[in-house]
Amino acid sequence: MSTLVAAAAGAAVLVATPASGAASTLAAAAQQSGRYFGTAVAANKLSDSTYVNILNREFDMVTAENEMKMDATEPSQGQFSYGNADRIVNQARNQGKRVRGHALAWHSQQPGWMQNMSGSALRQAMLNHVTQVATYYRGKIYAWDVVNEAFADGSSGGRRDSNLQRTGNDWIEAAFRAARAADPNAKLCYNDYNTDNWSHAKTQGVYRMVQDFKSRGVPIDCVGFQAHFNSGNPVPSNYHTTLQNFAALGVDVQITELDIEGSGSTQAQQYQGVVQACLAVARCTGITVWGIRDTDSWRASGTPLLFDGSGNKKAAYTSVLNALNAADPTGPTTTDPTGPTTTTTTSQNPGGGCTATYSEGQKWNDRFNGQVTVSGTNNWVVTVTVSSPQRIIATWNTTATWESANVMTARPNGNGNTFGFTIQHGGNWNWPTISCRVG
Ligand code: 9MR
Repeated sequence: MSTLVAAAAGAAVLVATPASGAASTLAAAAQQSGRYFGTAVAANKLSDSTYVNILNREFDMVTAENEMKMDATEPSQGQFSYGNADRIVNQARNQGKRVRGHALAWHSQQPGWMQNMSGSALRQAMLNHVTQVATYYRGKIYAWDVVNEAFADGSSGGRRDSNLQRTGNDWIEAAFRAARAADPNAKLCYNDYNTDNWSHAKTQGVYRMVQDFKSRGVPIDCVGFQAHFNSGNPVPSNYHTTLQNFAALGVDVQITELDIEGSGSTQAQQYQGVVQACLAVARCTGITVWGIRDTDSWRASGTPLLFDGSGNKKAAYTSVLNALNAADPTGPTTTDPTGPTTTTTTSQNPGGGCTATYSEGQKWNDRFNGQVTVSGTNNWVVTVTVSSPQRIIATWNTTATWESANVMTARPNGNGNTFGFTIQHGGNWNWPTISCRVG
């Protein structure tokens, strides 16, 4: 997937200053396209007037930075403690803001009693925790991070080892089912970090889990992308592709813990790229930054947020506001290529079938690139069907023949199992239909 090229999130130029009449706060600007703009809040800062003034003015979604985690809400087994979490939830709701719940089940920040548990006792304790906390907050939470950070870093694409994982691979879906039963109206999210780059194994692992959950009816509504960026983990150029591909599975996507280390116009441009990637995906429903002022950040020395330590707006603030104001005011952007990401066909051939997966490529005003990766055979025949007035105007890494003006048949040309093409769209941004058979 390394050849995949998407809208270059970090490379876009700064948008122009909004015309007068544009919204002047992050929340109001986001609301113009039906989205929210949130922040993490710490209960012990609610007595800081500078902090609260910015919170009340700029944000319409709130996440408790630590106060709803397992160690905070169930410090002793079966004894629940909601004091600090309630302070945050009540402050937010009194101001007309919504709340993202973070997080019901996680390998980290477990209370001591849970860290030492295993097996069915731990499974039961985890499910009871999910049920109790989601029930207590029933009706007050827009979306819950039901499970946080359950996938491993690195190249495995598999689950992270933890006491919860060792209770059985189905612990995540069990947590989602318990959360749905406890609060049927909350959106239920899987939330993780280092899942922003579409070509990373971890991203692919989470994608496959969500795909599997959707196919089996496990209740999942959204995927949270934490989006903690710095020079070692920069905003990927294919971020929009990642968000779009997850959304195409039938879930909302949200940027849940955004921070970008840096300063000045470089940082401002990176923030702008992230916001634009979300705005370009209809089901990207909102963005949350992980704190208000740089000094409030878990990575304070990296000055990764939108306000400086004194509460002044940074260049990054202005670029985010302008990008939000530039969004299509009629709603989430709908000019995105949409459609299924994967079509599988099983060949008549007893040797088995093949799978062809479509990925978005770069887009221009008049055309866009697409790429197909085939698995299951090296002897494939892939049919690519575009819809009028689209035309395929270029191909690469394949030998193409034409069934009609709209239907191309692609076969291997010795360059592996990934090929690409350019579609001149004529205003029709739909993705092509892809099917695969063994040749
Ligand atoms: O910002 C949180 C920090 O105050 C805590 O010490 C830390 C403990 O794990 O958690 C931080 O928030 C994390 C979030 O809950 C999950 N994703 C990563 C965040 C940054 O570490």
